[in-house]
Amino acid sequence: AGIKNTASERTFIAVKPDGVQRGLVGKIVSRFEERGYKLVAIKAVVPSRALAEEHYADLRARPFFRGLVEYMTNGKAPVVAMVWEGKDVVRQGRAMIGATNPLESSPGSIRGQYCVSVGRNIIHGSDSFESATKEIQLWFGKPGEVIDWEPANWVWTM
Ligand code: RTP
Repeated sequence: AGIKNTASERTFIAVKPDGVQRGLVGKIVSRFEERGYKLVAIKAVVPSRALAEEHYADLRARPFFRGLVEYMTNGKAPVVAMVWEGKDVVRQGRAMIGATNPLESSPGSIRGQYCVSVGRNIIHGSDSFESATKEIQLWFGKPGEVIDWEPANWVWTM
């Protein structure tokens, strides 16, 4: 289950196959680390069709759904799935990622720095606490896949 206290909540972040193909995993991990977030799970995975469809279940009726599932599952590169923990990480993660529409993603955001196309937007981040809880369970549901560890808390807890 998720942790509702925003001081140590968790979010699901995934570098999509185009982000992996372009060698952006390290830069994306660095941005979250340097912001002050704690990495509590990470794996490279080619998701099954069932996993991708469940992950994007809310979008099933949209015209781009089939293409989106194909893009996530085609195995030309894996998805790098992660769970990040820390203060307000759900909302901050979305802010760091930037808007879905490339024309609206601010230049300092991850999408704003690296993407021009909505269909090749390199990264996913949970859009709410409820989505994060669902997505973490979906991608990291096996026992022990999410790891609790102690950061040097005094640096961050002001
Ligand atoms: P995500 O779930 O991947 O973090 O993206 P998001 O919340 O910013 O955007 P959402 O509306 O949930 O759309 C999910 C993903 O679908 C793809 N998309 N393609 N071709 C299109 O018009 C279109 N629109 C959306 C994008 O990969 C988007 O991230």
